[in-house]
Amino acid sequence: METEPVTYEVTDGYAVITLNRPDKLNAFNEAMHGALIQALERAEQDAAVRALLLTGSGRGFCAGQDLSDRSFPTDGEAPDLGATLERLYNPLVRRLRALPKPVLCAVNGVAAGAGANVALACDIVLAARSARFIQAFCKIGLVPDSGGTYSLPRLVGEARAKALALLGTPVSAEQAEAWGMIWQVHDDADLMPEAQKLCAHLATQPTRALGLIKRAIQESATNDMDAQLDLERDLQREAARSPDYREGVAAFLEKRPPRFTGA
Ligand code: LHQ
Repeated sequence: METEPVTYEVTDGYAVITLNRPDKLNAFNEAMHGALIQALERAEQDAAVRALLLTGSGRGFCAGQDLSDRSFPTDGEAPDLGATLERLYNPLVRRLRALPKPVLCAVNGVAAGAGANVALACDIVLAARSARFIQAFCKIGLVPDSGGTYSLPRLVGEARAKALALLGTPVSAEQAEAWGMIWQVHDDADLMPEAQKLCAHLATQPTRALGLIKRAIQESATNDMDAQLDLERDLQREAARSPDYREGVAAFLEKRPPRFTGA
């Protein structure tokens, strides 16, 4: 029986989405792309899901494009990889960024090529101490994609971004944390418990506000200060209309923990 390329499970108010092609270090083929987009849509639409946890099964997180996929031609006529990006990878990264709920990525092992950049497109990235991030594209004559040329220089600066992309040098999880490329590194055995703890916490928080916070921070990358002040004004207006804002203030004044519903 064919195994599911992505598994989906809801627990404690958050969805766990697991890339599940461990024999290929969870490299992307068409089926995995389709299943991942479907899982993200499902999590976005389900009001009971208030955070997402993306991870990989087996010893790797994701080795990027499956270089042995038959639908990804390597001989004969030059393949149109621009079309592949337009159809599969770009919608994936856009959806992760636009999702109005926090997306945590638990990088359980190597993250290479598009796999590294999909991880970096998530909102909070944790990594196992044994994980590595590799901009592998230059090793096969390609350009970093899946948002890597956008996120890397913003996360680690132009000097490191260029060296990583031009050399394809692996970055250890510890180095990634020290550079601010990811949020935290954990011992391998602690990665999933820590990720689950954070997601369970996020799932009790004011989801609507968290979605707006995510949007504000993302838009700051291309806004000037004036535009960002305007955006904060608009998003704050929206946040203040939410029942969770009312609940947050009431709980503070009543000196009790808030009971946010995500609305
Ligand atoms: C793989 C893969 C893989 C198939 C490991 N494919 N089998 C491209 C084109 C189009 C449009 C969009 O964007 C892209 C984006 C990209 O992602 S391009 C970059 C593609 N990825 C790579 O170039 C990475 C290739 N993989 C590696 O360099 C290594 O496997 C890494 C460094 C990830 C891990 O090394 P090891 O830990 O030594 O593992 P391994 O190499 O032994 O791999 C384990 C198995 O996984 C092995 O299969 P086997 O049958 O021999 O056990 C690999 O062939 C398979 N695998 N990556 N991308």
